[in-house]
Amino acid sequence: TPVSILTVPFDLGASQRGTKLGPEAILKAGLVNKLHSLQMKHTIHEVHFPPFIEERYSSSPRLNYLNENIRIHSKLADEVYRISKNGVFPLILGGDHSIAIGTISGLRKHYQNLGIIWMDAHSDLNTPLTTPSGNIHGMSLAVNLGMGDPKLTSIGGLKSTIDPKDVVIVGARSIDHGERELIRREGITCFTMHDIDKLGMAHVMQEAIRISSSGTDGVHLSFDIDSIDPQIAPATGTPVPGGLSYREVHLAMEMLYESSILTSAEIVENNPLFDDHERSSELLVGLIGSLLGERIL
Ligand code: DIR
Ligand code: MN
Ligand code: MN
Ligand code: MN
Repeated sequence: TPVSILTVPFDLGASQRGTKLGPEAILKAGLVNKLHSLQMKHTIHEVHFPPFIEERYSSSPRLNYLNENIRIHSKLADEVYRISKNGVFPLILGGDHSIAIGTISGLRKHYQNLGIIWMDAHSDLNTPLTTPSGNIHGMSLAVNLGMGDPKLTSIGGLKSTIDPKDVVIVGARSIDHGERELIRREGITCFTMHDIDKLGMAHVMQEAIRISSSGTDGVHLSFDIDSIDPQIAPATGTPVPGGLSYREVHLAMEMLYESSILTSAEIVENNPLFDDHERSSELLVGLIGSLLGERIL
């Protein structure tokens, strides 16, 4: 299948500025050459965020930049829906992780029952009541489960939400109190770094693939760069030690390709302002290669 790349230079879902430079850095690190070497037909399109006046920021302590978030995620949802409907694989390059609100709302218009694999150091399951920061990138998975501000949960105009039983978090090692309660209450499968250490990445991914794909029309991969160990992927404003190794994260991508369950993928939170030369962006290009079928042999 052809791939449609959507770049989303938006960073108002997080505290740290700079993830809006993420897509450009991934392209500069050689994504187009990678797609050519895999003989993949592709298009690239920017989901443009109109410039805005700083003093008119929509500020609220529980939901930072709410109006700006609504604007970009609504636009992204329309684009993702259009691409999926045309039988093309959407590959979204963020931007901070708030954009998963737009991506998944758009996908849900096309797929009745969508599974999600959420690779992240965090679980992004805060709500306005539990958030320690007010940052919407820490709430995007909860919004997709129908929890949080109605202005966010109604993006895309759908009644149904993602079934928590079809969501699998992989790589978590920084979970807030309210998030922990929500995971337990909703029965969300969460493979923490502790589980990965004990069970091994191959077993964890096998389970993640099985759980997210059973009874669903397909699975969306939402990949936060901070799932990777910050020693090998420093380009993040929210580094948490003890993340995925180079081979663990490549193996995950390779197994996802082999499983043929993916409907779509997004790569988020790449912040070139924190990178060491281009090493994180180069790693991401390699990971996208593995995800789209590049093999060692
Ligand atoms: C923290 C940090 N849990 C919050 N979250 C994320 O602000 O909600 N950092 N997603 O990347
Ligand atoms: Mn995240
Ligand atoms: Mn994260
Ligand atoms: Mn299911």
